[in-house]
Amino acid sequence: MPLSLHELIAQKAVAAGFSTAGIARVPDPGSPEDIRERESFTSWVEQGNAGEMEYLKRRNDAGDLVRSSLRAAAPWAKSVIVCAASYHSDQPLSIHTAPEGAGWIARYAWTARQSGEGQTIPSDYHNVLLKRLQKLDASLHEHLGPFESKCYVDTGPLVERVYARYAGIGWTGKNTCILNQKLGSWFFLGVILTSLEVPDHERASLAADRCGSCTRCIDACPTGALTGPHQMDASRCISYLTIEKRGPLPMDLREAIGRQIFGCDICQDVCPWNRKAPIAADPEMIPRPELVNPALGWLAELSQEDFGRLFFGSPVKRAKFEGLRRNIAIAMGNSGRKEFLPKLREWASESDAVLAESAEWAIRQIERS
Ligand code: B12
Ligand code: SF4
Ligand code: SF4
Repeated sequence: MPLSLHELIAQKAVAAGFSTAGIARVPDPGSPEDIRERESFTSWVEQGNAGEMEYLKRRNDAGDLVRSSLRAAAPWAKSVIVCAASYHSDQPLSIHTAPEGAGWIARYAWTARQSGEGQTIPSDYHNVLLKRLQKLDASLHEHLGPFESKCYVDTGPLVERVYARYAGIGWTGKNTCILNQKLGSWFFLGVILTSLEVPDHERASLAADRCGSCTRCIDACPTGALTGPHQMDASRCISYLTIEKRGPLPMDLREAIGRQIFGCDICQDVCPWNRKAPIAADPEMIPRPELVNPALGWLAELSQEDFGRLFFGSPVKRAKFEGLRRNIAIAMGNSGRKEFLPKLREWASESDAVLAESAEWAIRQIERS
């Protein structure tokens, strides 16, 4: 028996290096899904939840938000192939007890691959997944003949998690992440927009919502960014604050940031579905032990050149040298450890005004504790 479109995609996606994959139809114009896609993203942005992430606020000539409707942004696209790649690793969680004076870099940003010479080279999921999507795309073209397609990781004109749900990859957790019954939420998403029609009998069945009465993620979020089930005010999220936000961090959220210096894993670390998530053992996304519970004192001594060397090809470079040092200063202040005072005093007289002010704040925090 020939494989169904769904089976073919899943099989080829696994061969290309993904954990799982599915295909979703772009909703018909005026359908409840189409209206919801348009309205939920637009109201989310218009309520100020996107903070300073200007790329989410881009509008087309008609004045609509580019990411609010695939139908408007890519009218040729009839379906979206959604692929998931697990990055779970056999390493501690951010909520576990950590060595004194350690910071936290989000799990997704620890990744590396081994070069032919046995060297560890930082890897970034954007590049890793994009190459796999292109491989999958080529292999589908071999099988199915010509069709239009375009691969994206993060940068496409769509909310990937919406299509992940339609493609049956998982359900939307109360922390807004897509959860898969087997993988938990430790996976990245990548998409291929295609002109392929998905016949009715090939529509993926939606994964059941398995959050039940649990609210652990909402209860654990230190900054109140999860304002309700499936509701995120990104301008309060530590991931946004430590990666995307430039300039000084908001005063009222500094203490709640704790020891996170790049991204945040708390609402996933507490999730019961992540307890049994399998270890990915992906050769292109192996953990870098030096970035797990990294010593703040070590990172604070990095020069701009060291930062470039350590994070070239890594997602961490997005925070930039200035941003990472600002985050380290805040985490040092939150540690209450006097041993950080000399470094903070040095930073307090730096010409980088944001760093200097963050260091002054941290000094006050330590002296008060
Ligand atoms: C902007 C962005 C962020 C922002 C905003 C996060 C957010 N929740 O929106 C910040 C910087 C905070 C962030 C953080 C993180 N991110 Co991010 N991010 C993105 C990005 C680029 C766009 C997301 C977006 O448009 N958000 C806008 C809002 C409206 O979307 P939403 O919350 O998903 O809401 C949709 C659905 O939830 C649904 N919905 C809304 N209400 C309801 C109610 C019900 C009942 C249901 C069923 C559905 C539903 O409709 C909404 C669509 O309009 C995507 C990639 C992409 N292009 O999609 C990655 C992406 C979502 N991020 C990802 C990751 C890994 C992270 C972090 C884990 C990184 C980290 N460790 O620090 C955290 C997780 C924080 C969290 N709890 O979400 C992955 C998620 C993988 C997964 N398994 O879900 C993605 C898909 C990147 C990727 N290519 O893999 N991210
Ligand atoms: S990533 Fe951290 S700050 Fe953001 S919603 Fe989750 S727990 Fe809250
Ligand atoms: S912690 Fe609980 S409520 Fe939050 S995503 Fe996981 S199962 Fe759902």
